[in-house]
This record gives sequence, C-alpha cells and structure tokens, in this order.
Amino acid sequence: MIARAFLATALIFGITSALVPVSTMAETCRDGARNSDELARGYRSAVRDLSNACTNKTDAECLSAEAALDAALVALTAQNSTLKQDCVATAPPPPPPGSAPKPGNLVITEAMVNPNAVLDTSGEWFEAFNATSVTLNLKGVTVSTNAAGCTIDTDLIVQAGAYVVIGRNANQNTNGGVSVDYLCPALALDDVGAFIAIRYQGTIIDTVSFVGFNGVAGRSISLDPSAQTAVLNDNINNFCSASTQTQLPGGDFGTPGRPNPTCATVNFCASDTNCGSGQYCNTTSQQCVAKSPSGGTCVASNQCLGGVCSSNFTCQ
Ligand SMILES: [Ca+2]
Ligand SMILES: [Ca+2]
Ligand SMILES: [Ca+2]
Repeated sequence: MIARAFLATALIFGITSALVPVSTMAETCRDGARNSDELARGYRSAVRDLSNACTNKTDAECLSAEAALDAALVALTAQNSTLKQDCVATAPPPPPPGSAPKPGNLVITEAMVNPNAVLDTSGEWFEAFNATSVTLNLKGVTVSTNAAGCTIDTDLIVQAGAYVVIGRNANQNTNGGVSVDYLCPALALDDVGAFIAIRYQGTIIDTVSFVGFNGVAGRSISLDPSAQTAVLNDNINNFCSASTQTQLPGGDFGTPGRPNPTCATVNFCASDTNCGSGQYCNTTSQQCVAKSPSGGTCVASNQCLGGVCSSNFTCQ
C-alpha cells in the first residue's frame, strides 16, 4: 500500500503540473501570499490525506481514496482559476509618496478666523506651507484649534514648497469660494485670539497664536512671505490682514492654497486699535491713515493727532 501511495503522489504532481502551469500562479494575492503557495498547501494536504487513507488499507480502499483525490484536484484547479482572477483584480496599489512631517516642516501661513461672506461655521479655514524640499504626507497629523480639531485619516500629500488648506466646510458654494484640501468640520477659530497647533504622533510640528492681532472681518490673517518659518510665525507682527487684491469668489479676502503677498505698507483695519500711533482707521476704506495735525481739518472725530476734532471737524 505504501508503494501505491507514492505512485499516487507522483501522479498527483504530474497531473497538477499539467493542469496548473506555475507561470499562471505568480500574481501577488490580497493577503500577501501567492497563488502557487496557496495551491501547494492544498496539494500537500491532499497527499497527506491519501497517505493516511492507504495506510493499512486494501487496494480497493486505496483506489477509493484516489478517486476522492481526483475530485479534490478538480476543485483545486477551479480554485486556482478563482485565485488568479482575485489576485489580478485586487493587486495592492503602490504606497503613496510622502514623508511624515517633522517639527518645522509645516508652517501655518494664513487663517480665516472671521469670515464675513458666510457664517464662521461654514467659512473658517487655515493654510500651511511645506517648508521642506520633499513631499510630505499628512496622514496621522492632528490639528488642534480653540474648541476642537481633527486627525487627518487619509493620505494628504503636500508637495515641496506647496500649500495645503484645511477647512471647516469643503463646499465652495457655501464656504466663500475656498478650495479646501481636507475637511475638518470640528475646526473652530476664535475671532480674537485664535490658536492652531499641528502635531504628529504627539510632537508639535507648528503652532500659531493670534492673541494680540486685531483682525478685520472678511480678511484672512496672512503671514508675510519673508517670515515663512515655524519660528517667525510666532511673532504676531509678521502677520497682516489680507489685502484688497486677494478677493475670493464669495467676496472675502485671502489667498488659500497660494503664496501670500507681502504685507503691504497699507494696514487694513476694523478700528483704531488695528493702527499704529499717529494713525486712525478709516472704516470706509478699512485702511489706517495718518491723523491730521493740530490746526488741520478732520473728516472724522478720531482723526486729530493732538486731541479730538471739534464739531466743525477742525483738529484742535
Ligand atoms: Ca471665528
Ligand atoms: Ca510657529
Ligand atoms: Ca496663502
């Protein structure tokens, strides 16, 4: 009986080699194994069963086992066909490019903390810059803001020297016309004193705090391009309100996803607190302009350099 089992074993491999050419079984499968490996396991199992079936058995019993094995081979051949199709259809995609960010690799460059065209719950966003010479993948990065934040749970690729925009609402029809790269509905940026932190695996990549910045509704807070580092954006004086040349489709101002313009010599303002000494805020043009010296003519009560304007708007 043992001799017959060996004969049957040789027959099995002879038959299966003819039925299933090795060259058709080389595709990588979904589980990382190969077709040939999976089939080989099936064959080994079938041979083991046959050896056991023929041990101390009659010829008739062994022939019966062989018949059962023939049926098993037919099933294995069909399985190979299925596996092959499965493997072709589910070949794993190549891994996405990009490195995880390290401290300073990302720089927060701009934020819309107080949109005017839409509600804050629809129109808040911030922008970050890839300050490295390599592609970054932000998957796993955690964003913290004043009230809440989010963890980026998909591949988010940012090319070297490019910008990424993370926003509260990705619908450009309802967010002021901003193209958002990653939706973070829990984002919440206080109009005054907004705070943003980007971390990867608990390590801070960059933070900004807008405490002390008197922003203007409808204008993003924009970092001067000369200060585009994770250290220099800690100085609130390196930011300015977005200029009039950067109007978004919804009517507000900013450059989401694009380089920031140089902070102009014109300071945009909402009130006198936005302006330096010797200036006041012209609320019509939203620009800081020089106050009138004593004896000059005023057009507003807060325009006088030395004091207040009289009722006939002469600076006293
Ligand atoms: Ca806000
Ligand atoms: Ca910083
Ligand atoms: Ca920008």
